[in-house]
Amino acid sequence: MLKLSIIGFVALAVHLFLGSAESQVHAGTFPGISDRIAFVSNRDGDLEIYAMDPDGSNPVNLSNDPGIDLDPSWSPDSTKVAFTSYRDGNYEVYVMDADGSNQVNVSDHPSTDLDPTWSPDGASIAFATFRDGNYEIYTMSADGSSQSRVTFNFVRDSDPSWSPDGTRIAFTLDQTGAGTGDLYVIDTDGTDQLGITSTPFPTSEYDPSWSPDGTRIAFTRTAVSGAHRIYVANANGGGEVQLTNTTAYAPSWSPDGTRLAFVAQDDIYVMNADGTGQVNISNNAAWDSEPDWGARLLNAVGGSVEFVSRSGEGGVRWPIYVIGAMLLLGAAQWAVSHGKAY
Ligand SMILES: [Ca+2]
Ligand SMILES: [Ca+2]
Ligand SMILES: [Ca+2]
Ligand SMILES: [Ca+2]
Repeated sequence: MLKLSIIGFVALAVHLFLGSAESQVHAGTFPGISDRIAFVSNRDGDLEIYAMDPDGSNPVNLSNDPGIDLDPSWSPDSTKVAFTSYRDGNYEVYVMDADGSNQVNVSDHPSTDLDPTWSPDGASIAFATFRDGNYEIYTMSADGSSQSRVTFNFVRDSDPSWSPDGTRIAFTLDQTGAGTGDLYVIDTDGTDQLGITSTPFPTSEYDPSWSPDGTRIAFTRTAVSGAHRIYVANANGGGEVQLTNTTAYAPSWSPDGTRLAFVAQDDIYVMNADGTGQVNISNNAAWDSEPDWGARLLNAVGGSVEFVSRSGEGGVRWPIYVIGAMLLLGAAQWAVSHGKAY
């Protein structure tokens, strides 16, 4: 009986693990638009949110509104884009569908609200707001409800980037708001604030982007005015590597972590994660900036699809569940073969 109960437990565990795996391998069609880089451009006369393929083809104006539109951020499944807009007379966080339809003001607060970034489960959005008298990081549900303060630093806190495991938020803490930024990470409940960089003025770090595997943070470092360089560091600090030798900023990881999109000379570029292979993909005389790389469809077999996203959602997780189930099976087999019934 005891052996049977172990086998029953393992079967249940395997079922639960595989059930979780199935929930990551989305059935039917890919929910969003695969492998698109959102960005900001004034090529049509005012600032708009666009999306294009990673080779720069097929650019589409998504926001298409006379107001100022900035800061695009794909939802983890690429069904929606969060962004900042000034169309209501103050900066608000908006959410729209991936094709630009259904644009909704979700922050809906008279103060300045900007810099949205999605949680890896797609349920929440982190953003920066001035409502407390200096910029703080807040979180809210993706529909704008449950707005909750995360940081309590009497300086400028901005540029949030959510960790792929959903527990931490990287951000820029700028002591003066004028080029003295350092990178910090903090738990989403506002505890355990940790400095990642601590460089004296005039060296400043900003634009953190958490790698899809959670181990690295890409960012911009400015040593003297205008000399922006892209670096990566370990997510708990240290291990810094400089990726660019010329002016470049605003890095955003590709969903599989092998490349980065960034800005140089008012164009969107992509490069390999080690800084090699830099290619200008926007090639437009207008100002192009703020790239954000959305989820990518991996494969579609028999009506099932797998996709990978920068925030850790999607099919990349399911091999972990399989390995976990195999380990459980192995442990149970060992326990049964050694007469252990607990
Ligand atoms: Ca606009
Ligand atoms: Ca506002
Ligand atoms: Ca603050
Ligand atoms: Ca340009």
